[in-house]
Amino acid sequence: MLDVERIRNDFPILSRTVHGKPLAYLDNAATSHKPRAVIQALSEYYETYNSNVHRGVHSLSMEATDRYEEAREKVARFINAGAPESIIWTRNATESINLVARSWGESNISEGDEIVLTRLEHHSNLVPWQRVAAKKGAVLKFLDLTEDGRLDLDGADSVINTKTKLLAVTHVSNALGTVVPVKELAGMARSVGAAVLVDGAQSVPHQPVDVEELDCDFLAISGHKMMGPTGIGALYARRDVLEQMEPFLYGGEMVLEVSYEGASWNDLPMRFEAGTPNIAGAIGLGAAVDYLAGLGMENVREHEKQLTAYALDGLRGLEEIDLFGPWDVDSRGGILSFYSSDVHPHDLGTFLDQEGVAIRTGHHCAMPLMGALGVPATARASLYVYNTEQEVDTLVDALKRALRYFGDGASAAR
Ligand code: 7TS
Repeated sequence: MLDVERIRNDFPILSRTVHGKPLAYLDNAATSHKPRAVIQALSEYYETYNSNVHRGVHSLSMEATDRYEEAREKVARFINAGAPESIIWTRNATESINLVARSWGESNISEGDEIVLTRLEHHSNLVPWQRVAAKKGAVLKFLDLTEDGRLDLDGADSVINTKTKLLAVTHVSNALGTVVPVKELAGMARSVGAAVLVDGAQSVPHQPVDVEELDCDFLAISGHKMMGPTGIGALYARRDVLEQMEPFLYGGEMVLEVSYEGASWNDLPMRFEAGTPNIAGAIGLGAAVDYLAGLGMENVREHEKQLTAYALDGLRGLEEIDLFGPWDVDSRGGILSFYSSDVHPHDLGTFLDQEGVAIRTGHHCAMPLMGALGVPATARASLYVYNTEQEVDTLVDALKRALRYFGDGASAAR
């Protein structure tokens, strides 16, 4: 078992107050907090070896290059990617998916081809494919959900068929918490010769993820949701697939030889990393990976499962709310999305903020899903390894008061 109090001590921000109350930060699906080790890795870079990478023969540049490439190796090991050349640094998960859409998608998807997504997708794994489909005359198909927000696997083997060129699915839904059976779906995609992209923005920070086991061609990773800095993400791509892909951005560092007439491309992974990268961000993400690996991702998942079960119990007691997503904690991550017709989610969020509780309200960049659920927006609490039962109690208590307050026509229930 993890010692959560000890973990909390590693995160300076967790000891602050909000409106005079202890912070209960339950907005981890939006972004996570950073342990001291990550913050120190950033300041150490800037204070002691700040330099550009892959350019200089001077000591600082070589030191920066070593640390930057070590971080790539750490990310590769973390997801069992094999060669570090399979890891491309990006700004975030969104850019990772756009890289695949523009580079792989536009040269491999043709008229009449089908791209299969789920109805859960974040806009980041929907809009890029809408653009590819519009440009290439391809068709988007969607895997449906059951009543309780699981993937409906019954119809899946007809949606994924010989016309399918790509299966692009989220691993864990940021809006409902649903864990998508990616491995099973990837098996169906493989059997019809389709490529597989997994949006790992909400899974890689919270559970063991192994690209070999998932059998995916691409995995999009978001650094800031896994204790890393903002502005850094990664794309895993199978090496042989990456070798065949056209660069996404052109300029310095991604080239081998340049004349006034033309250019040839650098080796992997630099071919996909034009311009000066987010060096500090990559090194900071390396430190975050060390931190998570030190906790053990099985332990992180186990803690979150227990806490999710505890939160489900607490929220189940509130009759005024509809709670979305699967009830069993093996089928969901630590994301709790709910709606009450008595109060707009934004008002709920503002009320909770006054109590020191940070949640997200809105459509969670999954507008079509909100439409399918028949709600304008939801309130969403999202947990991480440093959250406690006490914070869940604070959420549930504050929620009870909020529901009474708004339900009673805004009388003085506080
Ligand atoms: N995919 C999923 C499943 C996500 O949850 C998000 C961000 C992204 C992609 C995009 O990640 P980014 O690295 O480009 O930021 N989700 C959220 C959220 O739920 N609230 O704020 C951001």
